[in-house]
Amino acid sequence: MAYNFKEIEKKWQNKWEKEGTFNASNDYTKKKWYGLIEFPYPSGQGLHVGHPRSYTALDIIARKRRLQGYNVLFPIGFDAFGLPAENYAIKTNVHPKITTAKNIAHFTEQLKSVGFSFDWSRVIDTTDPEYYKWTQWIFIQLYKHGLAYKATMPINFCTGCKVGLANEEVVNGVCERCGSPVVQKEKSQWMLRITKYAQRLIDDLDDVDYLEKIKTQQRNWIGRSEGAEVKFKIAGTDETLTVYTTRPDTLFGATYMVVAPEHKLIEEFASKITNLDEIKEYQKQAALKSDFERGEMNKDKTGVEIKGIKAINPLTNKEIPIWVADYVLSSYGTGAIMAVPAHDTRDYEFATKFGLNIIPVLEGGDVSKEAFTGDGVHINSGFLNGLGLEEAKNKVIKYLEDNKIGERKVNYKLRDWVFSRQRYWGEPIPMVHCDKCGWVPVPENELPLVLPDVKDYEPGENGESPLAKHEEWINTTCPCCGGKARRETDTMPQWAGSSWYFLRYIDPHNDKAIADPELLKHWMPVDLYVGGPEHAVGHLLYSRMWNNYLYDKGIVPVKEPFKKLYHQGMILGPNGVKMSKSKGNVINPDDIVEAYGADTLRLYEMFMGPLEASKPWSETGVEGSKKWLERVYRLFVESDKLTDTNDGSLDFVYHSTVKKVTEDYENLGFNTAISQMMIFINEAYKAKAVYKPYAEGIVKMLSCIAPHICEEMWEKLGHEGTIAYEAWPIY
Ligand code: ANZ
Ligand code: ZN
Repeated sequence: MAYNFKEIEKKWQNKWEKEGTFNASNDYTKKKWYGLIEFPYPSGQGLHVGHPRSYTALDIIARKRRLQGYNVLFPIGFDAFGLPAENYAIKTNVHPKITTAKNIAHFTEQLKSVGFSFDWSRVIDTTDPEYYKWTQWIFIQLYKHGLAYKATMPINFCTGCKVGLANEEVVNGVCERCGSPVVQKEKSQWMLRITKYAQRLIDDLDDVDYLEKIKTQQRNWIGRSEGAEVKFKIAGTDETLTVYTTRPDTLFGATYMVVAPEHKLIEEFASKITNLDEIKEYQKQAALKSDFERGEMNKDKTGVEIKGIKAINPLTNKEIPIWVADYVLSSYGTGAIMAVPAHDTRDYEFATKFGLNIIPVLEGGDVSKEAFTGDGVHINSGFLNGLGLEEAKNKVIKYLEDNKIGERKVNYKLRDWVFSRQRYWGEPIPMVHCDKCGWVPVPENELPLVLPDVKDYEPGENGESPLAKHEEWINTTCPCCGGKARRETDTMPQWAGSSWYFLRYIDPHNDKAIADPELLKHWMPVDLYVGGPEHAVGHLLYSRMWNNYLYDKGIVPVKEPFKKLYHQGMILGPNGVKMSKSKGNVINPDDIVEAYGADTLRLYEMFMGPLEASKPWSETGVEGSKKWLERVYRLFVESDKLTDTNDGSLDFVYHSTVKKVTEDYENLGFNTAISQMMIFINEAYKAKAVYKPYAEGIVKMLSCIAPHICEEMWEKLGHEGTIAYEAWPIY
């Protein structure tokens, strides 16, 4: 048999590379198509079999678009800053720069061996100073527009990595990376004001084509709620305590108040509080817990009454006690609540435990048993009696506003983005601190501010950045007054470089701007973005925010960067569970390419099932895919069935196949497209003769999935050059 996949795959890969077959041109006369895959972190483990799944999916569309005459941009790069290289450096003393370069070289070789039609002339490496120069530049613009600021914040602090984490990096109360407990710690941090974009990040979801569950995840993460802020007088003083509530209509049932352990009320009334020691002890205990633990529903409620002060319910004018309890979070709303135990489950548990008053204000339910959280007519509520939910809400808010004791308020769960990392392997934050001038950005003409070569990457014990140990780097002069100044020693999070890389691909070597405005206009937005579902609330929100900002400043031409977004499912081990080294069920794509060829790997991964579904690996499936490719090759190249005259016997199945493949590719339904091509091949085997143009049409469509063997068949069918820019078959 003459089909030697090793030889063929090398032959075509070399040719594509030599001729730059897939390099995008800036040809404005053609319609453009921009396909983006989530660029990989170049880990020491190399490519995972999961990578080729989304990459092949997008490669198929990119190849189809070329056949349809589009100007196609399909780039690749590396998201190469981050912890693993740094942790490896700490262990082995090998500089992250060396590890990263080695890993990128390995990834590149692997990616090329699978035959993706990437434009290799545009590779991005987020750790390249020529790239992060612009990451730093964007940070400075954000700073100049008040969107980056320094604040002392209780941050999520990982006790293992000794580093501050964004909310998105804390999963179930532990560090996403190392699994150690995450505690709260006060630290001066750079913050990005993503909250300013909260509403737009919700609204603009209406303009994009994402899977509905991704939109829902984003909406929930941003967490918009509508309610009111209400001021409660502190009895015998002119001071007030403000709460945020989504149920101002239940105000008549507010029988006590609760402040978060960090609330400033405690400090302010310290002289009046008669049990301050007890409260301080409680604060200490609370500081050791994560927000997650504190917010957990079914956890035993704890708290201490603040003795010596009382609040006054503004509608009943009754004095009510104020408690401190850690189920109220300092980071949400005003950090204080009015408790309505009759109608809020957490308040009910707390009130029952501590013997506090429970007054029902909604009809229905039995508060001697549990909180009634359903809908009902208002009772025990003065001027709200007899009203339903919406009516009562509006009426009470009007009353609060008329009497200046409260106002309508929209709240978001989204927090500003902690942008500082006390780590070495990241972009230096381009700011210096001068005693006279405060924080001053590094002048733009001095960018990139290059990460210094150091030998000691260990984070400081108290969570300082490793850079804080390098006085020679820290000491500088103030760009503003020329006096002595000190550099910021924190670095940016790994999210920084990935928040705008899709813009840089468009003009990756530009040294005057992040990208040429004309080119941005031609290429943006990304037409299709495929990545893993784990980034629905991290990377996707961040990059949408940066793009939003750059849009406002007239730097990018589109409001939303990603027109359509799709998430691939996971490839599980042969035993149906997540692949992991410890379970010994990891499949290495190199082994598959070596034993069966890249075309087989690609075909198999597309045939496994719908792209979105998680599927177990199957060795028999791989073998079957290889056999089928051989079957196609034998028929089209080695049989003598191809003819120049059409006997009509395959007309129907051919045209049905073109129609189905054309449509299925569009819907990312690759498994069903492949099934249809299999049907055609079966029919063709049965037929007396196969009309050659039909064979060619199938080869073109199949070339998107199995490009090497199809290039070879195209050549054997008597054509010169690549199949990549031929015309897509029509039915
Ligand atoms: C009174 C009330 C009565 C409430 C009732 C709910 C039901 P969402 O919807 O998530 O925005 N709350 C406010 N600030 C809080 C904080 N910092 N920590 C913990 N809980 C807080 O939640 C808003 C509701 O959560 C608010 O409305 C408040 O309790 C509580 F029948 O006020 B509610
Ligand atoms: Zn100065």
